[in-house]
Parts: sequence; structure tokens; C-alpha cells
Amino acid sequence: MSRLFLSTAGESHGPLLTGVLTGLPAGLRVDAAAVDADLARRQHGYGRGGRMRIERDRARFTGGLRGGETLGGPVAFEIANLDHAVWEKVMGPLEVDADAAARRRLSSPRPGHADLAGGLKYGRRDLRDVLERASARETAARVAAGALCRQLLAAFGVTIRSGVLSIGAVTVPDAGRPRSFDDLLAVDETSPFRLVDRSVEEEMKAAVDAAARAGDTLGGTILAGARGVPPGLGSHVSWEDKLDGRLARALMSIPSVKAVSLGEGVANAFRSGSEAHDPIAWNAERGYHRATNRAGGLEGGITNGEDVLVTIYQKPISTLRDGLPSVDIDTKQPHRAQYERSDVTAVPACGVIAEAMLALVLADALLTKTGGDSMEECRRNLDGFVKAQKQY
Ligand code: EPS
Repeated sequence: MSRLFLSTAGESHGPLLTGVLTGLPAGLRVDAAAVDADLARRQHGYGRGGRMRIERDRARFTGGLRGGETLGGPVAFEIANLDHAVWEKVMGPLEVDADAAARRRLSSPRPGHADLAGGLKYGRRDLRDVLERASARETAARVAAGALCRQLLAAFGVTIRSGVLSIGAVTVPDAGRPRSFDDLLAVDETSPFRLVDRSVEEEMKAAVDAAARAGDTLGGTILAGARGVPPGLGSHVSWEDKLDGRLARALMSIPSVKAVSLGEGVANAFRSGSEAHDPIAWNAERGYHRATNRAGGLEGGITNGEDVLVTIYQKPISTLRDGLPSVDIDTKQPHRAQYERSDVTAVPACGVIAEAMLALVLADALLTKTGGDSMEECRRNLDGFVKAQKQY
């Protein structure tokens, strides 16, 4: 990131999550109810476990705002972990009860989880010390920060959405058809699957129920996108400024996301050049534009004014009721991986997290382009840039 920086702290069953977002300009009106609405969207979704019935995620702002407006300093917030009430003896930041902690100790790591790799790296003999921070609970703080970035982007005409394309083997009909931002506008946010096409909802519910009965888990694929992104964000001049790389990094950092495809990136690898690109056109009304958007709104690491579209691929959650083959780190003997309460699938929630990461990266790119300490200054600079582009 160049201009915005997000720090998060907190363990899954610790007292709370903390977020600090640095780099927002002064004068952004913050809609706290909209932040909480995004937090609620992340908690929602078919296939979540018992934890989501305990938590009521809300952001409590503690710095950087006055009277509902940003002041230009770091924006700090916290989100309570209501479940901490029953974990206090195990997860107290300064004191734990040795017996209670021993009962919740994790010594048989889960394949696919950070447990073993993190234990080896940090030298912790209770793998809970790793899993608590590796938990996807941390993404609640990202969603709150992403909601602020989404509000900044909205002030400049940018909209961000997401929708589920598949869970397990159940995919929306016509899965090979390139999807557009319009498909995302059709997503029903009240549906627990948040699908781009609700016709497979019953089939998907049956698949999640079957996985739950079998003690298994499911991954899936999600389309996320942004409309109204001005051309010229990102840069081709240095590898670290290329916005496609920044987006991929941010999206891949979501727990369980293992692949990211920009536009028709995966399909294009199997096509010839004549079928893979988006011919350029110009008219007085739209300026430069494309009839297709196979590139997903970015060329050379720079936005081209078309919708930004990314597909992300989430692996199945690595906590299975009948633990996968593993080893006990005390005895070094074969031992099934320990079971921790978890979700059957979190694909619908992953879409909400993807929106947050997209918002964070795009807001950073926008502010990097405009500079500016106040919203007015950012707007002035963006208007000048857009005007210059219209004359190009
Ligand atoms: C998670 C396991 C579950 C999830 C959790 C992520 O929590 P618990 O172990 O308390 O049942 O519900 O996700 C969240 C708490 C959240 O807010 O998304 C894990 O192991 O990653």
C-alpha cells in the first residue's frame, strides 16, 4: 500500500479485535450504521458454525473521527468478541488458568491450517497460540476498515459488489459464461448464499447440509468487482505499483483463498491472442471504451475505465469433524487432527471480505493518484485528472 495502511490486532477468542486505518483524508463523512451493516453481511451465510450465533459484530470507533467525520489522523476502532466471556480463563491477555488452558491445548495440527507451520516458526508448543491469530475472525476488522474505504470510494462514484459463483460442486448455470458487474447488481443480499443466480440455491443448500452431516467442509468461487473506477489508477512503471499484483496479493491474503483470476485471466490462458483482448473504440460520449472486458478493467497494471472484475477461489475450510491424518507433536505418533468448532463453508462471507480488500486496494490507489489531505483536495485533483483524460 502506498497511502493507506491497515493494522489489525486480536485473537479469535481474545477480548476484542482492534483496527487502525491510516491515510484517510479529513472530511470523509462516516456512516457507522453502514459499517455495521457490512459486518452483519460478513456474519451472515449458510454453512456458518455456532460462533456466528454468539457474535454481534459492531465497530466502536475510538480515534480519528469527530462528529462522524474523519480528521485526517489514524482511524481506530474495536470489535468485541462476545465469545471471550467463556474463554477468559484460556485467552486472558495477562493471565490464564493453567488447567483451563491445558484443556483447550491443541497438539495435533490440522492439515491445511497454519497450526503446524506457525508452531514450527514461532516455537509455540500450544498450537492454540497460532490458530487464534490465524482464525478468519480477524477478517471482521478488515471488513470494518473496508467499509470506510467503500464510503470513500462511493464519494468518488465507485461501487463495489460481489456474488457467489459456486460452492463445492454446485455452480450457477452457464458457469463458463463471462460474468459482468451487472450480474453482481442482481445478487440478493438477503439470501444466505449471495449467489449471482439463485436458481441453484436449493441444490447448494442440500450440498452444504450433506457436507455438514458428513463432518466435511466446502470451498467455492466468488466474483467481486468495482464499477466507476477512473482510468489511470496503478502504474506500469514498477512491479510493486502494478495494481493487478496489489489486488491479487490483497485477495490472496483472505484465509483459504488459493487462486485469483483478473477478468477472464484463467480462460485467456487457453485462447489465442485474437480472442483474448478487448478491442479499443472511441466516441464523443464515452471517450475510449471497450465492447468486451476480458482484461477485467486493468491493463499493464493500470485501470482502463472498464469495470474491475476478479474471481477468487477458496479452498474448503481445514477443520474437519473427523480430523485428517496428522501427528501429535508431543508423542510424534500418528494422531487425527484435533477438531475445533468451525464452519462447514464460509464462501458467502468470503465475498464480503473480498469486497473489503478490493475497497482497501482501490481506495489506496485512488488516494495515491489524487494525493490530498482533505476530501475537497482529493476531489479537486481527481476532477482535474479526469478532465485531462477526457481531452486526451
Ligand atoms: C474459525 C472458526 C470458527 C469461526 C471463525 C473462524 O470460530 P470458533 O472457533 O469460535 O467456532 O466461526 O470465524 C469467526 C469467528 C468469524 O468472525 O468469522 C477458524 O478457525 O478460523
